[in-house]
Amino acid sequence: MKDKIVEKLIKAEEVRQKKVINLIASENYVSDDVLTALGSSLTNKYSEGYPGRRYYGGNVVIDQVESLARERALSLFKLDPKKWHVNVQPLSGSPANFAVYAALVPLGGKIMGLKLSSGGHLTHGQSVSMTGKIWKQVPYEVDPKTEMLNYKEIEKIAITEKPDIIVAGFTAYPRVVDFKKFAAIAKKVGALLMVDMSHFAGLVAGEEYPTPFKYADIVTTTVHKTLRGPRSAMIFVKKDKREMDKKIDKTIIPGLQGGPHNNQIAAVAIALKEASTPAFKKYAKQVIKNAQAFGLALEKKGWRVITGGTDSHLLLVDTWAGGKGLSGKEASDKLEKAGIIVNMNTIPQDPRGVMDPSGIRVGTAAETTRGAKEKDFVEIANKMDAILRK
Ligand code: DSN
Repeated sequence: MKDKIVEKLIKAEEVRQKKVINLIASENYVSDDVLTALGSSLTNKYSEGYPGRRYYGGNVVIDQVESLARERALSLFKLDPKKWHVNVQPLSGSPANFAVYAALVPLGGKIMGLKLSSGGHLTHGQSVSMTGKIWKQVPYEVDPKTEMLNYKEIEKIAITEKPDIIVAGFTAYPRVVDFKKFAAIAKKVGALLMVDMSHFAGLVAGEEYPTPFKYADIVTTTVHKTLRGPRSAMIFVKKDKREMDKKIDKTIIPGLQGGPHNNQIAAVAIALKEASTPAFKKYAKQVIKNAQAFGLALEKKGWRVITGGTDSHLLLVDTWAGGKGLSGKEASDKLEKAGIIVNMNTIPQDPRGVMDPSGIRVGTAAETTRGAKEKDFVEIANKMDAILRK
C-alpha cells in the first residue's frame, strides 16, 4: 500500500483483533473471499436501479452479481421466489429498517417495538432514533420477573394501541422469539409483522433457531453478525397483492439510497454461499452450545445471567447484582484492559442510564469462528470472573 499511514492503521487493527478475546455479540470474522470481494474493483461502478433496469450503462456484470446475491439469499432461507422478494441493496441494518417503515407505515403511524432496555434496537422506534421521530413507538417490554417476552402483555398493548407494524427481534435478548404468537397478535389487530433477525440470521440459516419466514410479512437482517458476512443488510418481503416488494424497492432507490455498494453485494453473495454449507450448520450449533456453556460457567462463579441462560449466541450479565456494584462501563473497561472485549448493556428494569448501565452483553459468534469450544468459554468465564473481582 502506498499510503503508509493507513497501511499502518490497518495492520494495527489486524494485530488488535488477533490479540483480544472478542465477545461483542454482533461481530464476527469474515472469510478471505469476503475480504477479497470487498476490496475488489466492483467498488468503482455506479448502478442505480436494479438488475435489468439501471440508470447507468456498463452494468452487465453488476447485474449478474446482484441477481446471484438475491438468488442465494432466497435459497439459503428456503424461500420460493414466487412468494418472496429480497432487496440486497440496504447499506446496513438501520437504513434497512428505516426503509421498511418509510415504504409501509404512514407518516406518524405506530411502530410497536421492544424497548431498548428490554433488548430492542434503536430502529425499532426508540425516541432518539428517526424511526421514533417520524413514527410513534408503541413500546413493549420483557416481563419483570422472568425477563422474557410476555405474549399476553404484548397482545394487550397491541389491542389497545392498534399499531401499524409490530417488530419482533432484538439486539440484546437471549431467548427464542415465538414468531407464531407474534403473527397471531399482528393478525388480530391488523398490523404488519416485521422480524428483525439481524442477530440470529446465521442461527436461522444453520437451522438452530426458529425461522421467522413462516410467519412474518417482512424480515430484515444485517449480514455481518452470526451470518458472518460483510457489513450489509437485506430486506425480505412477501410478494402478494399488497405489492410490498415494489414499495420497498422504490423506497431504497430512488427513495433513500443512490448507487448500491456492489463490492459489498458481491461479498454478501459469497457469505450466503458459505452459510449454506454443512460446515456453517455445525458452526451455528457450536455457537449456541458455547453460549450455553459460557452462561453456566458465569453462573457457577456467582454472576447473574439475565433470564438464567440463553437459546442463542448472546448472554446478558448483570454486573451490579449480588453486591458486586460494578457498572457495565466499569466492567467493560476492566475487561478491555485485560484483553477481553465486551459491550456495556442495559438489563431489564435497569435503574441506571444507557451510558453507564448495570450489565454487559457477551456473545460467542466471533470466537466460535476462531475455533473456540465449550471448554474455552468456561476458561473465558473463569478469567472474566477473576478480572472483575479484582
Ligand atoms: N450495533 C448492533 C449490535 O451490536 O447489536 C446493532 O445495531
